[in-house]
Amino acid sequence: MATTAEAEAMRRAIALAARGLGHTSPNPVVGCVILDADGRTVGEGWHQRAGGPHAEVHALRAAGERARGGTAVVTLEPCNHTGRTGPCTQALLEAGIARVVYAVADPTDGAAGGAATLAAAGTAVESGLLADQAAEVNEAWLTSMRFGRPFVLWKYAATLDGRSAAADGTSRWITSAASRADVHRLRAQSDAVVVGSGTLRADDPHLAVRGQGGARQPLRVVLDTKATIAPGARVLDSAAHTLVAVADDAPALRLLGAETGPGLDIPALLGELHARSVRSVLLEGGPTLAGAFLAARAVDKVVGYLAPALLGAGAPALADAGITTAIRALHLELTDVTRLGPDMRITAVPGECAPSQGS
Ligand code: AOF
Ligand code: ZN
Repeated sequence: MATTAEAEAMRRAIALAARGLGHTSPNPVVGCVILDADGRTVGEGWHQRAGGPHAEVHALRAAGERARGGTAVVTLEPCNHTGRTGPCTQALLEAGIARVVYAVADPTDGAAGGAATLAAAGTAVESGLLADQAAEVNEAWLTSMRFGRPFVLWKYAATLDGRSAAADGTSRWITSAASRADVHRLRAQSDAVVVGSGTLRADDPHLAVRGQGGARQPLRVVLDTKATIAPGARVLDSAAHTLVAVADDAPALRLLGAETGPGLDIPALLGELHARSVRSVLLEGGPTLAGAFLAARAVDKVVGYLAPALLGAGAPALADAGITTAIRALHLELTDVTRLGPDMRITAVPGECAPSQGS
């Protein structure tokens, strides 16, 4: 049984892990707290960038000799392998750690087995403490490791009557500055931002991150099957890298007709992005593309920004997702409801039928 101090330390470790969001890909976010034998915190650390020291190593360094006989509380099972850095199991043993409490097992073939190694060396090991919360902060990496495709977050902004544009096509500033700033936070945490050619033509979006200090720019991905992108499109500027996926860029995109959506093989696209080390995708627009991703069961989380405004006409947030009758509605589970300035941000995840690779 984990102690109260260990549960508190795990909450702290999860918050530390979150500091790495947007900086560690293609690696996980991980946080670690070292407690001495009396349950006092003597070291903290988090994984700060891919290829850099693991969370455990940062925390052990901070604790120094005070780690001896203590407990390491880690959000992910300590690694057992020599990759770009040495195995954390060895670092923990050498530091004299007596007990390890971790939240989530490492699902990767190479690095897993840390718990068994520690136990075999006489360390007390406990798993599963606050596993749901720890898995949530690491959802992008865990989804990628389990399914071999990036985690997909579909984000949209709409009026209370579910419209993302007015009848004349205008869509700017439906939601408030607070909501738009929050979208930049999501972008900064994503490896790639994806839009379709309809949104490209209608909005000429820039898709780079603004106003997030130290943020890394996500890869901008434009799905432009017919290669209609204008040379002067803002998405083609030098603020970030841009990938324009056109139909003959096989196998990233193939014209497969109705099978997976309008001219788009979504599993192939996601497989291609995964191969490019993209672990998280922010799906930004528009309604047709979102419908295709949902039809392919390739959406892991939905974040809707709802403005208390009404339009009554204009494009809906979501177009055809292959659902024709109410009983087939895609039901989601609400995980968060937050007020952002005058708006409401709703976060929800699909039920049991997703996520999958959609094929
Ligand atoms: C991290 N940071 O804090 C922990 C990780 O590429 P490497 O050698 O750094 O190894 C990455 C693997 O190590 C990663 O996929 C995961 O399985 C394990 N744990 N990784 O990047 C960390 N604890
Ligand atoms: Zn490690």
